[in-house]
Amino acid sequence: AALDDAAAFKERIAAELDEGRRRSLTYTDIDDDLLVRQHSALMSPLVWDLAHVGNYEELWVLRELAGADPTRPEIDTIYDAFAHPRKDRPNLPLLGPAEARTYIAGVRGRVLDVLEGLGEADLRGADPLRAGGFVFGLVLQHEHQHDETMLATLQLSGRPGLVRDGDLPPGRPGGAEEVFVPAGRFRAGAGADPWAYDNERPAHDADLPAFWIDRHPVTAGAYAAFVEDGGYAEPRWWSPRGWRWRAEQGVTAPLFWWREGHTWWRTRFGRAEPVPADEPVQHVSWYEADAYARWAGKRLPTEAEWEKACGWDPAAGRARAYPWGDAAPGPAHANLGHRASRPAPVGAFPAGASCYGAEQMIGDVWEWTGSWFLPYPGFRGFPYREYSEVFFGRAHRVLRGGSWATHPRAARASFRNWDLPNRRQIFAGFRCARPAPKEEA
Ligand code: AVJ
Ligand code: FE
Repeated sequence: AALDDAAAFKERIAAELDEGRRRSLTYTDIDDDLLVRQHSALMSPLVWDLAHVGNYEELWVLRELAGADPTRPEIDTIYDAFAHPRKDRPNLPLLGPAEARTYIAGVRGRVLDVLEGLGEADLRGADPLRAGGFVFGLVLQHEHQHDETMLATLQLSGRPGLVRDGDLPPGRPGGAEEVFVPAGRFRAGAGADPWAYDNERPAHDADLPAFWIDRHPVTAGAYAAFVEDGGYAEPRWWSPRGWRWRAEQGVTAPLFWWREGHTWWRTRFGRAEPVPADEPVQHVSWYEADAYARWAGKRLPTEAEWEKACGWDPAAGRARAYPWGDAAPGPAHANLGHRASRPAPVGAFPAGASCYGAEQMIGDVWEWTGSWFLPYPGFRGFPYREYSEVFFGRAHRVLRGGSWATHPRAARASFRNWDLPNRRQIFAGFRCARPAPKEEA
């Protein structure tokens, strides 16, 4: 985000805030009944997400940055994600759909006033909330992330009518299945990006042995071969915890899949369709991804391996923001931002390849990695502990890259997402990796 012209910079932020809000309103432009109902114990009622993004904006822009008093102090605890687990949210005295829309529109109006009042000195200054427009990047990416969460809720709801049949480029069959990443140091984490999250910092050197990584995410067709080979009946492919989870839950295929004769079917936003074999598999848990990798004779990449294969430019000796360079994602690079309601077939984005030849690392499906969500050495929580810090530890696994539903603003080589290993409602798939044998390294 270039800062040479503060007025143009602020105008761009305002336009992006507006675009994000229109997306949130599109997803919530449905019957009140569907907005207030809880579609799954794993998710909030959609009307909670809607008011929550406005409340978050009020907290960070109006109160923290501009020092304003709360507009409705009584609602803060309702929309505090840490005060109430998702399963309890339908029982809270939530703002109704109309009230929620009025509330967030009111906050937004005042947020734009605060943005307008921001001077070039603020944007270039030392105050970390103002520098580079950080707080606006925070609330903007926050709304984008909740938009993706709302889409996951809508998929769970089975409500039809949300499928977008946007045109995605065709796949490219053939070509090498894996790409080679030679041994050596690379720089992990966010560099100069002022909108990167605390968990992407500090950037640091990491030295990795040589490895191979899949050129593409694992396809639904390849995954179906694992299922048909009896993968879900064979404990040796699973971690002990994964096997227990599989048995307890009675899981036999990815979420939303079923079989008729020799054909796998799935529902996509309430619409039944055969599973496209050349599309990256999605709606698998970390446990399933881990089991598939073992069956395939491989393992999941660590997040460092994933990031090196995605963004490292070995010739220049620097990390790129995206596999293809530092240019913002365009339609030929990646499948992001809900242009269609699905991942693109593998091979669809040759222009999005990384220096090592890995494709579709950004967009299509979030990719499970073998890593726990842990702080980088020297981590400092900012601007609040509850964004990342409270999630660090051996409970959450890291996902990388972003899905078809992820807004391009919230996807980059250094972006770290995380979730529990049993979660399948998110738009997550994976690719595999393996260490290079000695003679190749
Ligand atoms: C980074 C996607 C795990 O949705 O829980 C939203 C993002 N943080 N509101 C989540 C987030 C606060 C977060 N994830
Ligand atoms: Fe949130």
